[in-house]
Amino acid sequence: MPDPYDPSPSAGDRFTFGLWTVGNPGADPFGSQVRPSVPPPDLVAGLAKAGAWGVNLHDNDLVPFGTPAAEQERILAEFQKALADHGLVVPMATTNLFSHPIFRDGAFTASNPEVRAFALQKAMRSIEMGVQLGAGTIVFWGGREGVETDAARDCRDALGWYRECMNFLCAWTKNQGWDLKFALEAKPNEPRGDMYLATTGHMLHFIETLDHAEMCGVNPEVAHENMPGLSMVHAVGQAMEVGKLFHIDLNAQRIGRYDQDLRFGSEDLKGAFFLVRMLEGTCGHAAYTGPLHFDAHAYRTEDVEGVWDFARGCMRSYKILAARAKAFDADTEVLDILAANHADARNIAPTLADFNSNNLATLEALELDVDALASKGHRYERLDQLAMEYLMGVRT
Ligand code: GCO
Ligand code: MN
Ligand code: MN
Repeated sequence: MPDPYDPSPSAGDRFTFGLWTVGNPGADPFGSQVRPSVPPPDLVAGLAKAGAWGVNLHDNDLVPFGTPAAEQERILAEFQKALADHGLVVPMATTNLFSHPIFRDGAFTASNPEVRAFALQKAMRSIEMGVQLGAGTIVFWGGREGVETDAARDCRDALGWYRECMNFLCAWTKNQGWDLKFALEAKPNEPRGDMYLATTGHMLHFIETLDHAEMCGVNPEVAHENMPGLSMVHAVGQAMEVGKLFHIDLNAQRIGRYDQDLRFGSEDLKGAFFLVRMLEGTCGHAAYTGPLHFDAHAYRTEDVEGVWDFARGCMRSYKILAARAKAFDADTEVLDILAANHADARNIAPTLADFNSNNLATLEALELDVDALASKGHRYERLDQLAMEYLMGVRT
């Protein structure tokens, strides 16, 4: 009998990994790589075997920087053959605007307009390649958009240049006749001391200032919200509430540390549970239906076999959490506690939903028993313990 938690694209699972995630050879700032570099077509084969639905890439994950055009075509053809042979899709593509030394002071926010021009050229070539591979979403992670010292530039100038570049790329994309979504990814720090647009919340506001805000949304990452101790669930919830969750980077992270990119669910299991619950829509509201992307990598202790343990672990944990969330949200004790807290016996909520003279009069006349309301407990201790017991597997 098949294990219900094993990923299966034919059963509708849409898990994706970046080439840079399962291809991560384990180098860190203190040591060189510990695993061989695996060619992209072999990563595609491995992902298909592990049960993934798709693969994402930076331009230079596939085509090394400076590759001549003819060689690029050969690499692309070979990669496309691997995708077709193994039935994998490329839902998302992104641009490496952080590795090359030209971006040491930023890409779209570099003080030098020639660097900003090069960043735009590189992004356009990368988007062309993404379109060729069938990607519908382009992620923008500004790895070098920030400073170590604010003596370098006024952040208002940087944000203005960032906006100009995004406006340029949106207009160019439309001009090309492509229907693409741009998903902007925030991070508070690393590799820069302070990054511009540090959280998903910053990003959501910035998007509303763009010329083509409708084609731009966010790509929140668990680690990036957790590094400074923020709630990923609330970041994702805010994005979903305004229809801007265009993509997601799933991984795990301990608060306050460097970007750990750990296997999904392996830290802050409770945060992962409430995140999956929200994405799956079992607690109400529409589910997220985009790709479920893991932006994480295996421990440096692992060999190539361990990388596939890591990948399967990410997907299995998501599916296990989805099943636990579904059971939690169908539990009558859970539903009763929630119903008691949301009860509106006097039908007051509609009065608050709109300012007009009737509602104003109703509100002014409303008699509220403040002492009774203030003395009422909410039973969230019991509710949370129920969540924990589902998570710990003693209630099913
Ligand atoms: C990081 C980022 C990146 C981006 C990737 C896609 O902290 O390094 O999360 O992994 O997600 O560059 O744009
Ligand atoms: Mn990251
Ligand atoms: Mn990421």
